[in-house]
Amino acid sequence: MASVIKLESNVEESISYNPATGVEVGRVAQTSAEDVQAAVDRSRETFHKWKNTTFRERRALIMKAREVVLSEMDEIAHLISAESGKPFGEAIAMEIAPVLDLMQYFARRAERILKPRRIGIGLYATMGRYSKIVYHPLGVVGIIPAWNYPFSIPLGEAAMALMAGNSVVIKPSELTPIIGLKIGEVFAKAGAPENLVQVISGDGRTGAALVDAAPDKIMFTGSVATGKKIAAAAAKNLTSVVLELGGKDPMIVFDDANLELAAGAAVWGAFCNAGQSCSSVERLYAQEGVAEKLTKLIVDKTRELKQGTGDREDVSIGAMSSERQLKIVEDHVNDFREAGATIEIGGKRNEALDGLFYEPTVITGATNDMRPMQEETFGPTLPIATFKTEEEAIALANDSEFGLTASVWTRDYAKGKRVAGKIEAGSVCVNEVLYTHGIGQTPWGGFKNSGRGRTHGREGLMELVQPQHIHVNRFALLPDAWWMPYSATAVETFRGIATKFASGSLAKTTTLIPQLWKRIRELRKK
Ligand code: TXE
Repeated sequence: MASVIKLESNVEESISYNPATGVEVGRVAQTSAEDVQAAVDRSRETFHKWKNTTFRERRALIMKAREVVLSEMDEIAHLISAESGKPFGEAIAMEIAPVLDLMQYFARRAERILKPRRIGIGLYATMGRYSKIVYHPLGVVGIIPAWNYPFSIPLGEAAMALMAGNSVVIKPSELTPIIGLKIGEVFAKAGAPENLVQVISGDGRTGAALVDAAPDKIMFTGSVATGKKIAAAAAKNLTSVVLELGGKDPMIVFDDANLELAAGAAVWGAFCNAGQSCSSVERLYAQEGVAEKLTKLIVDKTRELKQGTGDREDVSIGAMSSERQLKIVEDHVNDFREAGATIEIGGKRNEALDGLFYEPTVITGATNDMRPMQEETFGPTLPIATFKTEEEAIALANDSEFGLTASVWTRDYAKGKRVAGKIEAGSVCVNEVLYTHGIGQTPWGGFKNSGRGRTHGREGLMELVQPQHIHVNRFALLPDAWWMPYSATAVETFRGIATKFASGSLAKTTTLIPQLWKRIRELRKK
């Protein structure tokens, strides 16, 4: 929940509320487009100093920021809980712990990942040449996150960008501006140079102003529709973008799976963060022989879950982040009902609570032709469909515009890996679910409409640098055979290069040596 009020003629202030209680969490002024441009300009100035720091200096800053987060862990978790509605224990488990792990990993590893490296250049090496790849930072990285993981996603991306030598401007979601400001405070307390990490505030207009201010990279997390707008706007300045968009992630449970475990995973995968994770289980496909038993286990486990305000330790399911999001869930559940699916448990707002609470909902009889099996729900719903064969399960899972994550449950690991390889998704787990965003070492991103580019892992760090190829000819005594002027001898040599040298075979290339000498002698006479 957030509302915008006019302060003065041209300054707007946004009020952030706790979605579980309606109590105000804080207020922020919307950063104007001019101030966004000024922030990006300041950021670029700071970048020119920061890019010259050593990895040791960058590591010291990130490790100090980690210490600040650790020392304020409970306070930060309560703030995340207050602004997003999630249980504060979940804020520790799903935001603070993973981002602390990611920060230590990149603080220690970035130098090794970005070390200049020699690469093999095949037969060119026989001509005395070698190639080295050096990684340069990009400049200003603009981070535009969503509200569902308002702390860990922008903080993790900022830490990676800084380790790569960039400066950062963060535009938090308008639903979670205060936690966004907290990230700026963490870096300030860690002693970050002025303007190295700046946090600006506001809604989509501020986000659009950040894109227009021509940073050198945009890291975006949010909806497909906004991702497309950002990609289009960024194209004007040729700013490259990483888009982490939504998902409709399938979970496939084969009849040989450990059903007790699969049921627990389905409940957590569908309902943690009130279902507002891009990698939430949004579709469960159960093999026909076990569907009934699995559904019963899931419904029994769902019945045990407590829903309430995020400050209570025994609460598993908190509030949804906004009325708008809750309405999408209501709309999807109604659609399921009308299409003939059965609501096994839940299916309505939690009337016993005042805030934005939707009961965890298990639905059976779902089929892929129902609209909410195709659109992202982003709420605490778990629709269950059935399948007969492995091929059918793969086809059902792939029948989606999205492809972020998926999971396969079976005791037959060969089958698990075989099916995983056929699923069109950026991450596929066998006998695990949802949590791989928490493994900072591995790339994160989607196939199809789930995104472009990667965050996390080596691949994610590579998004934040530009590779430079340095090519050296150590025997710079002779002209190259392909230089000008051309002649009949030249063309004959080029034929030889195409048929022999370009075959990659040293033996074939050796037979070309007389022709090469002929050509080089010709060039030297000119
Ligand atoms: O996202 P938006 P919303 C999905 C989920 C949800 C839907 C809408 O299905 O129902 O997206 O959520 C900023 N230029 N996901 O409205 O609009 C905006 O201020 C630049 C999936 O929250 O995409 C915010 O900071 N920035 C997802 C951020 O973009 C703009 C997580 C996200 O807002 C902008 C959240 C513009 N033109 C929702 N317009 C996931 N991948 O996990 C808005 N913004």
